[in-house]
Amino acid sequence: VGIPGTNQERSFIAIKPDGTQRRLVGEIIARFEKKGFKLVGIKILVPTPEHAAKHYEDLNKKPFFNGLVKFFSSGAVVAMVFEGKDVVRTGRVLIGATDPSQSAPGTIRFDLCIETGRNIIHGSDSNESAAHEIALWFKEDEIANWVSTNPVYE
Ligand code: RTP
Repeated sequence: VGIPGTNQERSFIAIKPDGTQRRLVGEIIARFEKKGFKLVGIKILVPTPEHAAKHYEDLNKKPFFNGLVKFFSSGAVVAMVFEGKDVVRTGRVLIGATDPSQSAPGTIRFDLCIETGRNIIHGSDSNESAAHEIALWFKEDEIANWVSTNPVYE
C-alpha cells in the first residue's frame, strides 16, 4: 500500500458526513489536488456503524467514541487515497488541527469549520495508520496505479 518516504507514499483521506452535507467535497479535493497530490482512490458511501467503529477503534476508550461512530455513520463519507511525497504529514498540515479553533488560517479546518465534533475531514496520522485504513476502506483493485506525465509530481 504505497511506499512511505517516496513519491509513492499514500494517505487515507475521508470527507466526513458534515463535509458532504455542506457540499464541500469539491473544495476539499481541490486543496489536495492543487497542492500536487495524486488521487488514486475514491468512493462515496454511508458507512455502517460497525465500519465506523473499526475505523476509529484506537479511540474506543474515549468518552466521545459512541457519538463519533454515530455521527460518522449518519451520512455519506467520501473515502479517498492520495499519493505523493510526504503526503501523510503534509496532508495533516493541509487539514489543520483537530480543534478548528486551534488550527492555522489557510488550513481546511480553519477555513471551513468551527467545531471539533464537526471538523469535516479525516487524514491518516502515520504511515502505519495509512496502511491500516487504506486496507479497511479499499480493495487492492480499487486503487488506480496511474502515472502522471508531470515530472514535478510523478
Ligand atoms: P481524524 O482522525 O478524524 O483525522 O481526527 P484527528 O486525528 O485530528 O483527531 P483524533 O484525536 O484522532 O479524533 C478523531 C475525531 O474524533 C472527534 N473528536 N471529538 N469531542 C471531542 O472532544 C472530540 N475529540 C475528537 C473529531 O471529529 C476528531 O476528528
